[in-house]
Amino acid sequence: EGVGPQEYTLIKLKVLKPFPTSLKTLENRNVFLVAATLRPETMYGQTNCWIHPDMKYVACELTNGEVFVSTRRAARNMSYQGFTKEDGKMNVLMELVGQDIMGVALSGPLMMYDKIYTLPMLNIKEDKGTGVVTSVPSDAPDDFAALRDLKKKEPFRRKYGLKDEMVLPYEPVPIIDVPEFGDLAAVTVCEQLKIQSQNDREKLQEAKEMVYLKGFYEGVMKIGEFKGQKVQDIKKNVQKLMVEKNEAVIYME
Ligand code: A2H
Repeated sequence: EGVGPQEYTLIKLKVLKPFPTSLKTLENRNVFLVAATLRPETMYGQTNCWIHPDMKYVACELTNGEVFVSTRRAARNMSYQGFTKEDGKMNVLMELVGQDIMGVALSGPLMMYDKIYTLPMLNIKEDKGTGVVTSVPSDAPDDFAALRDLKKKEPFRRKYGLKDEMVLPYEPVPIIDVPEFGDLAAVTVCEQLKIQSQNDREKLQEAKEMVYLKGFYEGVMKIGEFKGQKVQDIKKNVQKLMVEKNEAVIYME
């Protein structure tokens, strides 16, 4: 990290009707929460989308009329990457706080669920990606720990105004086989290290170190159009597949 630009795939998660009160004036538009990921091939395993309840977001209009929701910082970066009519100029339609768009129904590319919901994650960083993170609990320990917290703790769901059906039906999806860790690598490692919650930061760091490199270099897809192929060989192909269908865009920072 810190050496040169980082390329992210922005996954376009479409806001489904009925829109929440905060987004009502945009109900006739195509509105997307755009999630920044380094692992586009894991999108088969999405179970929800993370946003930070207290962070500020903006809804910006692009040249093609679509509306993207992200942090202002990311929107500004996008405005220098050909997303907007005029270079460096954003058309901010609306300012939002994460909680305004909590529990919003979304649909997105490749995922096994018909719809997923925005849920709260408190470890989202303001200065990375778009501030919107797609959740793949099968392969990302942070995602598994945060989803399990919400499932275990009813008061936690209530605090953010979430209905049970937005959280409880969603289970990690086996999408990648990783030697020694099996097809739910993040779950296996969180259990091995006895991680209790998303606040177990040190253990989660260790879990991520165990899972990410091995998942990427040794993982084999067990689902989708690249079933049976190695993750590292098909990552770019999955990105291309989504970009060509206008389901994802490439973003640098
Ligand atoms: B990855 P890097 Cl399955 N705050 O996507 C915290 N985390 C963020 C973020 C933010 N503002 N923006 C993106 N991320 C997450 C999937 C995934 C990711 C899997 C496995 C590994 C993995 C599902 N979540 O990342 O600091 C996103 O999670 C491995 C690092 O730029 C994004 O990719 O290296 C990754 O962190 C970007 O982290």
